[in-house]
Amino acid sequence: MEKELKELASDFFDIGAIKFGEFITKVGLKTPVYIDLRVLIAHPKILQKLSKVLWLFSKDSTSKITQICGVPYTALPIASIISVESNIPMVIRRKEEKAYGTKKLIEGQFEPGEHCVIIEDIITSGSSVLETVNDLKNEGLKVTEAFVVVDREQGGLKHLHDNGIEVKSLFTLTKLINFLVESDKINKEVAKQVSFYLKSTPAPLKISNQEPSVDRLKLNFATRAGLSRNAMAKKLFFLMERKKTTLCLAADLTNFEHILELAEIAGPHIAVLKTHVDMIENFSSEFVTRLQDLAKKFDFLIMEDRKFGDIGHTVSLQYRKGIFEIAEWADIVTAHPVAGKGIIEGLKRGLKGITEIRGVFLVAEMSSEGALTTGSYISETISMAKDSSMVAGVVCQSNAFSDPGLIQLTPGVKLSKTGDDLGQKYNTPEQVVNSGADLAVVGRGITEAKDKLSAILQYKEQLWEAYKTRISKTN
Ligand code: 5BU
Repeated sequence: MEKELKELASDFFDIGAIKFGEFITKVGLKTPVYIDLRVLIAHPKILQKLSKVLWLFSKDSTSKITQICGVPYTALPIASIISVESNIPMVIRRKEEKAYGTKKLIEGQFEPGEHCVIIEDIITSGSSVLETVNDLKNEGLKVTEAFVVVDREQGGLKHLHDNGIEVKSLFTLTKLINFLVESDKINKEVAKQVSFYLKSTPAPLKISNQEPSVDRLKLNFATRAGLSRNAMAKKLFFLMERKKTTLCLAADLTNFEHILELAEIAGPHIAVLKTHVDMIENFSSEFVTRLQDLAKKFDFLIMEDRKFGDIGHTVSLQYRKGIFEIAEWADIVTAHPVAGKGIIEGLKRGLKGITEIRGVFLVAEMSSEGALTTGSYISETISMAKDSSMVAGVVCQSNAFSDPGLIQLTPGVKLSKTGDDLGQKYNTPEQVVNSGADLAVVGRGITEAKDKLSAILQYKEQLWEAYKTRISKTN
């Protein structure tokens, strides 16, 4: 590979892709060397040679790469050639995100969970790669590697490593310069100037799209509370941290006395008690009052899993009116975003005059077999969640978003992994926490247990252990 690299270095110099003098970089730093690989498109043979050598890194990849993403614009042709040659599909991240509003940010066809590698021409601070990674992760793609042509050795490698991205680069700037000295393209004096500059100028990390550059799975809840825009999310993060529990009990029982009995037992050990009030045969306002008293006594929140899913106007009335008057008592409700943004506005309207903190969880992905909540439905839901200060979190099965201020609620949790006869699918507490769950819903795993208290404690402990392990992992 050394021979090819030396040849490429000379090519870069000959076509003016690397220049020496005084220049200003994209992030505003003065530099004695300027690399502009955009000129490569005028030299298809060199472009092809470069792409081929860069793709050799894929041989050492730890995971099977099923998508390729070039960082616009310079790396796009390189990524395209690699995609064609390797027959691996490509995705493109739009740069015009602001102008396009909520339109698709990532073009291409992929499933959440697919492994995507980043192709980039040069890294200085690592900012452009990180912005791309954040957006790809928000769409559910897994990104752990970037193949880069030149590493300017100004901190980008470490910044990216700290954010879970391993960079493999063909050249460090020092190596590139050394090749040029060896090939008599530049003299040693110029090389010395450049190396002095590199040693004295680390590049700051800049993120232009406001997305925090942290991995939410590694942060503790108290830190994430501080990063959340939503008051209910903050409250819930602090509650989970305080009570050391991430258990949400699905109290799916049809007699309210039984729900209250269960709440008495579970109260000290749960973060949230989740109801489906429309399955309660003897529903009355007495149930609500008594449940609220228990919530206060034991410090848990009430979530009505209503899954609102109609136009905003209808939803505002369903939320506030009818026999259940959900807005009056449920701290949190769930909603399907299928009807569009109006649903969130409808929920907001349903809260007129209510002064207590309220929050919404948007259902991005369901736990059941054959659920239609896949692909762009998940990513569009996450965009909607990020856009609204009403939204405390997202209901999903996978680590589908990176925003540390949002809470991932995951249902379908059981110690024994078998499903039910109506399509419900289960994962173990450890599995869901490793898939990003911050709050885990357990229903029949507890309601059908002979010894309810010991089941509650078992779920609580396993979930909390898994969370502690998750945040203590350094990689
Ligand atoms: P289970 O008994 O642990 O299977 O109950 C799961 C609860 O979570 C139940 O109340 C469902 O309505 C709820 N649920 C779910 O199971 N899957 C989903 O995708 C969503 C909610 Br959204």
